[in-house]
Amino acid sequence: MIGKAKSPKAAVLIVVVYIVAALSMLAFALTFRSRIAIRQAQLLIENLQQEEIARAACVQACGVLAADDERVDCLDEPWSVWHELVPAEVTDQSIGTEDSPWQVCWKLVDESAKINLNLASADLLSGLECLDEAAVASILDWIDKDDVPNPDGAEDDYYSSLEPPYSCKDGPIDNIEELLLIKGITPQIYYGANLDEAGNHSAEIDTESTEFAEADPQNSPVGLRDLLTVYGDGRININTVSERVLHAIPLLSDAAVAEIISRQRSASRKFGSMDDIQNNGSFTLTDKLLLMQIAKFNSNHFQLYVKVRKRGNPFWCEYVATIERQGENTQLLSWQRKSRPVIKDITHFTSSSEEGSYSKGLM
Ligand SMILES: [Ca+2]
Ligand SMILES: [Ca+2]
Repeated sequence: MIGKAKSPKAAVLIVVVYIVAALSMLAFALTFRSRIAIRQAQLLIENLQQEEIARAACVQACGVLAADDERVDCLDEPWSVWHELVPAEVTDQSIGTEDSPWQVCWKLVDESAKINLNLASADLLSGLECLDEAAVASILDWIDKDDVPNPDGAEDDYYSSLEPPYSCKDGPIDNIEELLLIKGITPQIYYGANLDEAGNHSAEIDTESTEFAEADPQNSPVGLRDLLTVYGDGRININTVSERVLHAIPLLSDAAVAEIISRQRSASRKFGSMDDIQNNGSFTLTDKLLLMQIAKFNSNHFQLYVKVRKRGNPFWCEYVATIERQGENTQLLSWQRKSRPVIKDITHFTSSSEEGSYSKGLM
């Protein structure tokens, strides 16, 4: 009887416990979803801030280019080194100052240090060690107007058989990334990168780097994107050209390559005119004739690399732009955010993350 008297109370107690537990779980779920929503909004705002900061760095880079002596462009000029801070006067924010939560750096790379893909001969392309004859034949087929494939090349018949199918360009390449559509051009060849097992190009941006200089594009693995360009008049700036590109030039002697690289590293021996080629005792007659056909000493096109991150965050967000310079005038030809937008990686967010911290892979 005593047990029967207590049963209703026990039942009520159990119901109350269930209700309290259910309400607690509901409250926890709502709290967690609210935190996710708040963090999503924060990341969206940070994305917008990063874009604005990177644009401000671009403005500063254009200013440096406009102030540069355009008669000669070489690797020890201000545009060619990393600039870590964007002065506060560039924007109305304290970007890049000690008080700013943001860290910004940028540098420019000379596009005329590369081979113009649309104007290069088959011999010049074949000189690049990362391209075999079949890849060169396919590149030429991609650009030429006809539909007749070169030996080992590829035209519409090949591309229309792919899944999904697409057409051969049969015209000049507008964006260097088009190379990835061409038969035989693998991501490894294009990026020169250490790809992970999933095929992601990890060298796109060195997210593990804590110092921006470690991710210098000139020290990164070299791929076709570092050797070829779609900009310029086809001449190569020998004050900035890399050894890899020089070795691709048919008949250019090793001594000439060594001389050009040596003068790039000398503060007072830059090439400034054709006389510097003609009067150079290290060049053979063939070297001189070759260089007078393809060499120049300055550039009108530059690739801009901008890296932005919040202080304390180990992951950089990278932007790449192409800038054309004509005298004191500069024009932005392209602008691209290279790393994955933060907002798409919200799945990496965990409820245990502290405010302001980032999970690996967020940027
Ligand atoms: Ca210059
Ligand atoms: Ca064709």
